[in-house]
Amino acid sequence: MKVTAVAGGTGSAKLLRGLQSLPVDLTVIANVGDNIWIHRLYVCPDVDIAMYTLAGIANPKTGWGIKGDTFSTLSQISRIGGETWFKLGDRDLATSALRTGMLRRGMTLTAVTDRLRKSFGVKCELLPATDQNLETRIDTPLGDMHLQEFWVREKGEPEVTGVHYRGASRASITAEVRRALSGADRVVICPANPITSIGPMLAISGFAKELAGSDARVVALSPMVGEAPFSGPAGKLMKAAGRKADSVGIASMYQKFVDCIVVASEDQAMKKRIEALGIECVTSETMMKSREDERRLARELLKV
Ligand code: FO1
Repeated sequence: MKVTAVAGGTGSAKLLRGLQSLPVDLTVIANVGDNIWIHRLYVCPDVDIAMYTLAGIANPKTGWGIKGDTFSTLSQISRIGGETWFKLGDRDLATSALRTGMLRRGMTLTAVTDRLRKSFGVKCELLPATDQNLETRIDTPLGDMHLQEFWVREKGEPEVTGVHYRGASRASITAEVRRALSGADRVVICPANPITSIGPMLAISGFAKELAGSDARVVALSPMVGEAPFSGPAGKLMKAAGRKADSVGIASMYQKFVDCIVVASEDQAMKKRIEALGIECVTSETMMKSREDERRLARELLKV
């Protein structure tokens, strides 16, 4: 079975690990809207979260970065007056340094990512959603700022008045992404922030159209339980985008391309409202607290 997983950050990574443990031909498409230049290095958080998780070296405490990484370079940067709000570990910096060098030599982000994931021993294909620049910008009363500035530097505190995806209208999906979406038997939309993780990909020219037109059955796992996301600022951002911050809101955002959505058992009461949108709805225990949960949910998403 050819499975294409559409993934954001830490919430998605657990499901990716579950999917990887099953006997399927897996391809992962990762969000690039939160990519950021730090100390002149190109950091791709969601690509790296997927890569480190699938390689079995992700930091289990945070979900991002590398297990056992050290922070000597960051300490030195701080000592000599640089900014250190974005905690890049030494080994993590090595990934971004190598990536930046390859990009500077003219390789595409797709080719660079393929080279890196192979070096880390990741067996499945890992594709950035686009090779072009795309940046999730959060609108606040102080002006707009990069998603990482909002979430990490400002701790998600500023009032949010809107979200936009800089560069999305000029960006297009790659041939590899097109093939992964159209040639799959099943597309899994991983649990992820619909505004900052899945939204940027949907804004790329061709992405949503390819999903809607795909012969694959498209299934999603909701990242919400009630009005609370598994992790991150999903609730606040969904409200700012005028959506209900729950699984009904998620379903309404995915309505054009999703066939079936799996929601938390606690949200059984939302099933009818989701089905009224023309989407099949299945309830399950959606919190992934163990490897067995990850595997069970991955299996369920291939069956529903
Ligand atoms: N998240 C944080 O909350 N604080 C950090 O200092 C931080 C550093 C960081 C470095 C590399 C990386 O790949 C991810 C990092 N993240 C950090 C995670 C990241 O901000 C978000 O979780 C993702 O962008 C969301 O998908």
